[in-house]
Amino acid sequence: MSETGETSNLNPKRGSDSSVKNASNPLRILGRANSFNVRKVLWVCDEIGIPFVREDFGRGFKPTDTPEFLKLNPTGQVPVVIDGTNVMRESNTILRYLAAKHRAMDLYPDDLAQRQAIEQWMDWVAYDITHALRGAFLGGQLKQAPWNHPWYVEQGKKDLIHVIGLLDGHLASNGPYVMGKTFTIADIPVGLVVNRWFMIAELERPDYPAVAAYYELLTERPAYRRHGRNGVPGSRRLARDFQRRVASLRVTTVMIYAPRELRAEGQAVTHRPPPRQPTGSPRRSRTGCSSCRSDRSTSRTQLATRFRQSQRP
Ligand SMILES: N[C@@H](CCC(=O)N[C@@H](CS)C(=O)NCC(=O)O)C(=O)O
Repeated sequence: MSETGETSNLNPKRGSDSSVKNASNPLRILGRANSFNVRKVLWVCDEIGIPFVREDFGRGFKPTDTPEFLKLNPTGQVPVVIDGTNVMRESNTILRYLAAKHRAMDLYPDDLAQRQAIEQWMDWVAYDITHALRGAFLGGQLKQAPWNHPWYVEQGKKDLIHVIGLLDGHLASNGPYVMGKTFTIADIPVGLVVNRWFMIAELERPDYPAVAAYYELLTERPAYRRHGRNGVPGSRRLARDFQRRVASLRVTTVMIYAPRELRAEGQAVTHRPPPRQPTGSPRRSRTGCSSCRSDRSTSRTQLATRFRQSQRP
């Protein structure tokens, strides 16, 4: 797939065909691929098979506080997704929009009660877990002010242990996916949180076997490996922690995932996901966009650097 270099302009195409199925007018995703909320959109696009062009905006890349960007998203955050003339922000609503638009009924059924059940998990992540992660991850791991106050970090860790415990109980009796037997868009934010849960250093993680099994189950999905579980330990301490975790999960093979998309910094990346396959059973195909295929030939130092980048929120 081609990499198109610099972004020309930020105006949504007026009067253009908004069909994202039309490869000549693919969805535009503005946001760095290592952002938690951008990854949700990348993941759902891969699951559904939606072609997109991604452009690097956000911390470390093109600024989001310019008048041009703020016109698209007054909060100055990523992702921003442009579908024809429709400019969207808020990752979870974007997931719902894309799944509904593409009639991905297995991921987001028409039935209102089922939709509500899916959305309650998404909202739970967006509110309760985001608060916990601010302390545990932004403050505790990235040492970012103002979240790095010791009280806030400790509270975040406690809250995180609590909410992941709730998730463990839910998955143990209602799993293996959040909605039971099938993968839905509820698993996207939840799956990203679970990745973060296992990646946070200096956290006394209780043994949550259903969450550990869920992590491995999601890892069977190529889209999760590309956009969700795509970090490696970035330091000796993290590496030790990771090894301990792997041992406790009784995983025999350790795969290192580092999407090539993380290499394409500062560039727009055209991506055409592999054709959609029925969900429920994960795809195992390794074909698809070359810009985000796993790369196992990269050195550990490069991988460690990318991991640190990928752990930024
Ligand atoms: N509620 C928003 C939150 C968006 C958000 O927090 N985005 C972060 C990245 S995950 C961001 O823009 N950070 C600043 C930056 O990257 O410059 C959503 O779900 O889309």
